[in-house]
Amino acid sequence: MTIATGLSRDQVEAYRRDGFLFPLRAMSAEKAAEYRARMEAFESEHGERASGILRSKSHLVLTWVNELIRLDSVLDAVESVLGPDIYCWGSSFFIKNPHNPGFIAWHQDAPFSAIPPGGEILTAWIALAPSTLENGCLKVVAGTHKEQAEHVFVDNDSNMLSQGQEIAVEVDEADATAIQLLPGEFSLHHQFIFHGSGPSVSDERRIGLAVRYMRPFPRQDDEPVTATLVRGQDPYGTFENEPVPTTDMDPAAVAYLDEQLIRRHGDRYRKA
Ligand SMILES: O=C(O)CCC(=O)C(=O)O
Repeated sequence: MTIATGLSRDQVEAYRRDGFLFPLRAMSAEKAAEYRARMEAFESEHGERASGILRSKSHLVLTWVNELIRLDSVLDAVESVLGPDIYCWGSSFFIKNPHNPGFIAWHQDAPFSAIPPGGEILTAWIALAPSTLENGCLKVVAGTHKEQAEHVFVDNDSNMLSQGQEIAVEVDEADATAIQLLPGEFSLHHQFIFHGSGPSVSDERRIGLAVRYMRPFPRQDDEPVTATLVRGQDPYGTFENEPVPTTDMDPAAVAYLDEQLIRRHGDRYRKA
């Protein structure tokens, strides 16, 4: 099996042209099954609290998620786009249970990621279970990543996005590419690509970890902001480097995570 070791020139060109790239291999199917088992054991142990933790930056409290944000296979591909210095800005599990009506409305990431001005995020979406049209895989619209679009906020309990955001322009489903992935594969997507996903009509659980990467950059603001340097150096002192968990759910690490999420998302963040 070939594990991605950096992208070819053609792949980088395709990413820049289309705003996404897939399928790339992060790890073997067996390894993905191991991570899935760890995630599901965590869910069984922590119930409702687990979904809150898995939603945002769980790499700060779970050692195995901290491993997932540092996979060389993924970082090599990310480095081909962002360069050798890489921060992990965030990590979010996107899980759809079988036959769940939940969907992700068409949106762009950049306007809702709370990134400081001048920052740019690239997402690696890592599949820990098969991701198919039937179980509501990620969909993207090629070439829509050139600029920021207007969004509206719509009350719909089935929209799994925290603010109910969706793009204000009509998206024709016929223009969409379905990012179907096998366990252990991943895709890359640009911060402005139009993307979303449909409900599950499948018996199969869908489990993906979206890891947000950024390169260091000179900040124009002086808000204290944290991120995890996963490769290279930060010549600008862009972010405060976050601590790495040594055990799962260490109380001090959990308190740190809560503090960071409240600082970043304010009232929108609620402890589950
Ligand atoms: O997993 C999905 O269906 C949506 C993921 C997403 O919106 C993202 O990674 O930015």
